[in-house]
Amino acid sequence: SRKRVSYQLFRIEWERIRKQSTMKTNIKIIFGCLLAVSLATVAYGCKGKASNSDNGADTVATAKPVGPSFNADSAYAFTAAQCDFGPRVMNSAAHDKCGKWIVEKFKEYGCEVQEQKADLKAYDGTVLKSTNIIARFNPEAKKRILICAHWDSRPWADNDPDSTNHKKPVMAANDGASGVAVMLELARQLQADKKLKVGVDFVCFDAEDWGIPRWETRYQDDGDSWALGAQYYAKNFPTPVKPEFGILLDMVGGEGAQFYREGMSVQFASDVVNRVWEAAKGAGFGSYFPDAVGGMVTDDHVPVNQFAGIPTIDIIPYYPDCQQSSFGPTWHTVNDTMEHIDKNTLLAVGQTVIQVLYTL
Ligand code: AHN
Ligand code: ZN
Repeated sequence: SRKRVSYQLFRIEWERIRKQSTMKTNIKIIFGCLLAVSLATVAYGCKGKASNSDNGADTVATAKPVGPSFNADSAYAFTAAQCDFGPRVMNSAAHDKCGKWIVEKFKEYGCEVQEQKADLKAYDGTVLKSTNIIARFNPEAKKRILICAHWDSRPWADNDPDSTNHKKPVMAANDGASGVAVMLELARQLQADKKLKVGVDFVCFDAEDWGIPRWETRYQDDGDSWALGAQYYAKNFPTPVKPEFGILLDMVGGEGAQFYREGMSVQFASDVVNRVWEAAKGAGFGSYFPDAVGGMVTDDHVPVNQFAGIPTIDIIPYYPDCQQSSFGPTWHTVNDTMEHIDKNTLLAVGQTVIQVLYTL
């Protein structure tokens, strides 16, 4: 009958619609899962890092720490204090105020402080009012070690995933403040302990992070636009005694950081690399310092090796699985803020440097 036929037609049509919609839902579910898995992989890669105990130290029998205990809370506060000035971009008031603060802190911790000022030319001809801050602990000692970091902030967050942020300045909690903060805490510890006989030259390099931005098409990056302050220091050596070797601290406070043996450091100063990575094990922080080589980095240590002839290594993070950057997810982004600083990373690096100094 007609009634029966139209019912059959209705059933067929309804079946078709039902199948199609479950197909669509299935496709949606499959795509959703794929997206979730890939995002989780990227996030995991950026998180990086090994498992450690509560205070971040390894629980291995070979650790035999020497020297004073590095205070991570203090280093963290020194990082925040620099950020409180705002981004320390070249030729800005925040930069100059922060520089004065750094000078006063090193004096407070008993160092002899010298400011090496210069007008440096950036890649595009901009004149950068640069100040390398040199703070000497035990200034009379003939045997000296160089510990250094840059203190300026990058003017542009040109590695941010959101391109509308590319011309905003970087707060540089990790990429700037962390290295200086570790040096200040080291100076504070050395003054309180009074036992170290060797001298330490703490050098805060300026104008490291004015390297050619990614969005600049008129110029191409040959590496020379970076580390301008360190180039000036190495070519106009300002202190009477050359340190025996050097350790550069770059981005030493990031969450999830691990410090692989950096390629240029291995080429220029493999003995120093071995010494520092052994010291990390001795201090109980070997898991932060894998015995594997990371990438090669154009950084402040390169001119110090090339032009000052001081074998100098770079302690710099390497995130092998991070899509955003092998320097980690916040590198040259607007997210390089205190939120992503981990006291345990500061501790691992600070205690390792103490171990180096007290096992000379
Ligand atoms: C380059 O990106 C060529 N070198 C990394 C040096 C650097 C920048 N360290 C901190 N910011
Ligand atoms: Zn940088």
